[in-house]
Amino acid sequence: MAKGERKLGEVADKLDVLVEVRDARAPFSTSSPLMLGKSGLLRLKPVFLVLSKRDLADPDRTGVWLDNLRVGMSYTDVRAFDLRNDSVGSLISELLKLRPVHRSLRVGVVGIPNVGKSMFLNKLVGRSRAKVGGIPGITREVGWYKGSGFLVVDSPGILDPHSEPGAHQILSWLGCAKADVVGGYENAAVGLIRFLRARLLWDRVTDVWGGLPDSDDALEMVGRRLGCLVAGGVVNRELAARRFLESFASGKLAPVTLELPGEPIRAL
Ligand SMILES: Nc1nc2c(ncn2[C@@H]2O[C@H](COP(=O)(O)OP(=O)(O)OP(=O)(O)O)[C@@H](O)[C@H]2O)c(=O)[nH]1
Ligand SMILES: [Mg+2]
Repeated sequence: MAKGERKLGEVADKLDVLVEVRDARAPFSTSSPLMLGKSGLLRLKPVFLVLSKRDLADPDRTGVWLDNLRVGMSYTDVRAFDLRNDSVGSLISELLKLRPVHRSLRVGVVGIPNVGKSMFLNKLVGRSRAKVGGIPGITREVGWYKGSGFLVVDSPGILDPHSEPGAHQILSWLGCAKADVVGGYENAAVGLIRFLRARLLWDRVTDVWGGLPDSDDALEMVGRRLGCLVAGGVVNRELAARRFLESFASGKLAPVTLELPGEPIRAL
């Protein structure tokens, strides 16, 4: 990741505009560390903000976030997309207004791992050029791609190495950090269940299963529901945790937004 950050730094001067991608389910926690601070990119370039995975987020809360993030002059524009299905044509038109007269516009796409940077880039250039994947760390190199009237740079997801472990755990729930480096799958899954219960989102998330029987050990119930059993009908907790986290991160459960403006997530 550090190598990616250095390489992005090397091309940053050549860029005219940046697009920061965040996950619409947690727009605060998935913000890029590169944007912040006195030397942050947000102070140096025009930046468009894209909230990805709109289809996996609560639509009302996405509306609240868009209103909130559009206030102030930090970002040139803020949009939310389902990058699997939505067109990004109107955003391309907005970007091209910044095109210098004698050459192509140079656009950089930045964000933390697994938020959808490469998927967004493929939408921009109109073809599946950059590799996309469901686990963090898919893009390894800074690479240029050609679009109509612009060049665009994809970059590896960059996390803040100094952020507290709780922040990494939250990112593991969204698939942006690997659960095995934050104390394991079981730890991450139990943390997510506790969080969803505390924020009254648990019933909504488990609604696809017709609800779950009330139990102090919700991971056990999830494991039974997902069929993660070993000999003797005992739940394999590690497998249950893994499957639950995968289902949650990929949106197989209900659309849910974990945080609201002014109410950032805290691992409980
Ligand atoms: N449902 C849904 N899935 C999305 C959306 N955008 C991206 N994804 C999925 O999210 C995963 C990550 O997408 P990538 O484009 O590889 O993410 P990235 O930010 O380039 O990730 P790294 O290269 O690892 O930093 C993939 O499984 C995509 O299919 C979206 O708007 N909706
Ligand atoms: Mg990528």
